[in-house]
Amino acid sequence: MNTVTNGSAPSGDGAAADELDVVIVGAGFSGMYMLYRLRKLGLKSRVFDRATGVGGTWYWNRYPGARCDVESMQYSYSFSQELQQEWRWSEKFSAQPEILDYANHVADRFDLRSDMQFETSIESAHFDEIANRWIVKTDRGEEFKPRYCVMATGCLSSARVPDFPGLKDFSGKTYHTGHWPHEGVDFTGKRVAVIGTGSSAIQAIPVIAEQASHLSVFQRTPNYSIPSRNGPMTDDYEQSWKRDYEAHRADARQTKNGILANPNDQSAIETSADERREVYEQRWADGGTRFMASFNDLATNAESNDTAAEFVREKIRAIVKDTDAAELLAAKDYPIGTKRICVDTRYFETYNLEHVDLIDVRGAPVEHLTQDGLRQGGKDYAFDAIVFATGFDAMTGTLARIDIRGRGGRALKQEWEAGPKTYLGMMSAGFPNMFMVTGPQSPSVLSNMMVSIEQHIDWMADCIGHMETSGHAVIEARPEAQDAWIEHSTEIAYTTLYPKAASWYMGANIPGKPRVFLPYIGGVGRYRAKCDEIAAAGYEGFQLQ
Ligand code: N01
Repeated sequence: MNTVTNGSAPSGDGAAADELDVVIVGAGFSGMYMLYRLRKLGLKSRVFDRATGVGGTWYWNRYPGARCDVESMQYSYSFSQELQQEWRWSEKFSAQPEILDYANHVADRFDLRSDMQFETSIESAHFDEIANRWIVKTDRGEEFKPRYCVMATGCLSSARVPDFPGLKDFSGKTYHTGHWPHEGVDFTGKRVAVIGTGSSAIQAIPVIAEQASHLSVFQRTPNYSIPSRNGPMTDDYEQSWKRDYEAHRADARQTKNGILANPNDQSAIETSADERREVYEQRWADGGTRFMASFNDLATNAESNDTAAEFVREKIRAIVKDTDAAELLAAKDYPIGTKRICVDTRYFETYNLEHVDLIDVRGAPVEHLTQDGLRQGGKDYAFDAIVFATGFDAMTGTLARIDIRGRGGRALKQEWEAGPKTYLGMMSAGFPNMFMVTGPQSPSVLSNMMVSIEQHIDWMADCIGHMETSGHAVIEARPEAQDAWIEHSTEIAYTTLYPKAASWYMGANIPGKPRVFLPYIGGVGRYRAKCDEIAAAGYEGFQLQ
């Protein structure tokens, strides 16, 4: 029997605690859709989230300039025809507040909140091999014993601040982009430091520069970034999607990364220099991540890749007036796209402003924080605020923070010490009835997350539905199927240029994290076909009891 031993649920009183079939961890787009699907199966589920509301990544990442780099017509749910027809986006690439509004709208429209419990962290999940149930404990002292656990914990939800000495000495304000205050921050007249130049920083810097009296950007590794060419949504553009939404969504599901990007199926090096330039110019003018679809071999051929990288470097040199700053901003030591390509609005232009400095910390790291600011390269800088745009412990960090124990009391964290072990990025051998949405070794962060989330949830819901109707109590990945999947996933990664970059895809941003390529790079269309094939073959590679 399940019991509530302490504490009261802040919300989520739809299903009594002792009747839960499924615990879902995370109220982002994954957790919300999972709940929706499980209700249709007649299962009693509850979503838990440490936040005060829905939205996941869009709940936390409220930094100035935060917006999605996938167009909103594509970064949205497709599961409800009514929803996708009725919702109206105001911009091509929507900003965080609008995406959060959308998440709230979905929660209301499908009446999801009654099965959600906020301000609650899941601290542990231990599998009881006798009862075939998970024993899940929260930080409110509650205990649940669901049959299934769904980890909808997101890929980038464990923010990381480097362990700078003197962090506590700084008398000004510090912020992390992934934990931005809900009330916003007014930097007007303030001396501000931004540490990091990844996607978050690249979006935040131009907006912070509009307010700050002085902005210093501390850069370790420059990033390639493409202008977004964002703008208001036009009726024509919206209708071009909505007229035939189902067909567009179906096409996107068969692509490499879940985004309709009009890929050019020509090799960059087999195209003449003039024609190549024309293609890049057009893609640069169009803007966004579609730039990486300029040619078919940018991810696999170093020479081809360098033609795109050099084109972007030339653009940076043309935009940034200070030649030293331009050289610092032009990435040279890793192939373009092998760290997540960034999308910006006037990022490079910001360095032409008098009150914005770029400080190279590659050879001379930030030494420590001081009471007034920080010390770097033997020099003291004074700031009123420091913004850490220093990223996340991606894909595995959040799962590692939960005390997850499977068969024989084995800890997931230990099992994954040398790198995550999954079958299809959805389950891990020894952890029965625990699903991971967009887990490591699935396309996840290399794709339009909405496409990957819906694919995973649909597959998992169908799988759970099958368990229910076929009278099985336990599903578990077979170790040999898992080993083969890991080998396949790793093999494909090494046919590309991706492992050449010290990226968070490789775990390279976290000291001590094993260097393994985390997402599956075989493409969402191919991956979906494989998942469907496995299900159709009676869940091949899984053991059902
Ligand atoms: O984090 P990051 P992010 N001293 O890890 C630097 C998604 N996202 O939050 O590269 C100095 O990319 C670090 O330097 P280096 C998207 O998938 C999407 O920006 O390690 N610098 C790097 O520059 C993205 O990829 C959207 O040398 C230090 C930066 O901090 C992912 O989230 C928007 C340092 C971290 O960059 C993460 O992006 C935003 C140190 N000690 C984010 N430690 C959109 O949809 C770290 N750095 C548009």
